[in-house]
Amino acid sequence: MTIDQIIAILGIVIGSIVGLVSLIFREKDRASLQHCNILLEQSQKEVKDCKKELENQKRIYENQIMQLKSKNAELAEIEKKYQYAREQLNRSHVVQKFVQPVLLIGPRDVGKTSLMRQWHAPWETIKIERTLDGEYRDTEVPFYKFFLAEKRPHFAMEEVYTKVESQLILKVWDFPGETDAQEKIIEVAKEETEALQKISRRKDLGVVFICMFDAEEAYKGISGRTSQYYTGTLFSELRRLIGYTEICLERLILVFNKIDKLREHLPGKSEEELLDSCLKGFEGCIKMFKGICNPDQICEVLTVLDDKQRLKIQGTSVVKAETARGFVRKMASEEEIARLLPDQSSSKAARML
Ligand SMILES: Nc1nc2c(ncn2[C@@H]2O[C@H](COP(=O)(O)OP(=O)(O)OP(=O)(O)O)[C@@H](O)[C@H]2O)c(=O)[nH]1
Ligand SMILES: [Mg+2]
Repeated sequence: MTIDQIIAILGIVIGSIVGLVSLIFREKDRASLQHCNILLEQSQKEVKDCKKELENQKRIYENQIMQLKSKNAELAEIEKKYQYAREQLNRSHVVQKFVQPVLLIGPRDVGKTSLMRQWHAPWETIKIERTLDGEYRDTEVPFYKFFLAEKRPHFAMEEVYTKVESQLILKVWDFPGETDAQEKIIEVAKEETEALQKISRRKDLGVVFICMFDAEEAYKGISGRTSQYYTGTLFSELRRLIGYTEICLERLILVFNKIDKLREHLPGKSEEELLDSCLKGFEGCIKMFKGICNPDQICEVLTVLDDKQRLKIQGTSVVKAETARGFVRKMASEEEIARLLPDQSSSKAARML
């Protein structure tokens, strides 16, 4: 073989190798190019998806912004109303009621319902007719109101401090003058004592008893129903329960009613003399109060409560003043007593206990 032939063969071999190598590289390039293309397409798709997602998110955020804006407007409206309510509450005041229970007792026809009616005048619609057996009722007589020195959180909005108006109210219980009603009187006195002790921090509050008499009997003599009433179980039970502090007594007011009638029998007598006649005439009944109250707690008033004789009405404000005196002293202030309750009764019965 000649050199030329060898060179020719080598040339062919080398040419083939170069061709093969270049073919291999070209194929490789094409595959990687294809791979690159696929990756590129994938990336483009991801970018597209991402864009779509971002647009979605944008829409959601825009929606939320809109909702927040309208909520904000709503809140501004509520804030305006709240501010108005706060201003109104600031200007208003809360009312705190304090109730003084008052029990009207005494036999038939002495004028218990008439007294209740007088305290309610001129609005009262209570009819003066015999209080039926088993019937007993209470009525509220507003007596005095005052503002407490310090403001307190309003119950409707605790951060608002408002003035507190305290109202003192007489809760007047009227019973029929039957001896059978005495059990009910005891029951009510016990319940009212309990209620007083629960609601007031002052444990020394008690019920007021107004014990009424028909003053004409001081002249005519004590009637059977009066002595029956006073020898009934009421007073012995009261003595026992007051002893056990199941009933707390604030004051016992003796009311000698129908003084107009006594005056007719004893013309020309002074008020003092009429009172002495009553104390003497009802001495036996008054003795029943021994052990029920101490001398400081008892007083007496002469009254005329007949609705039909309006010009003769007498003593209603004195009885009211005596009823409320202790309550005002304890719940309001000592200074108010002289201003509010100038009427004073006598207390001669105290010496008979
Ligand atoms: N003359 C005179 N009559 C009076 C007086 N007070 C009341 N009355 C009359 O006495 C009667 C009885 O009065 P009431 O108030 O119903 O007596 P009460 O104690 O409630 O009687 P009961 O409900 O039956 O227990 C009525 O006709 C009254 O008009 C008074 O001061 N003088
Ligand atoms: Mg009555």
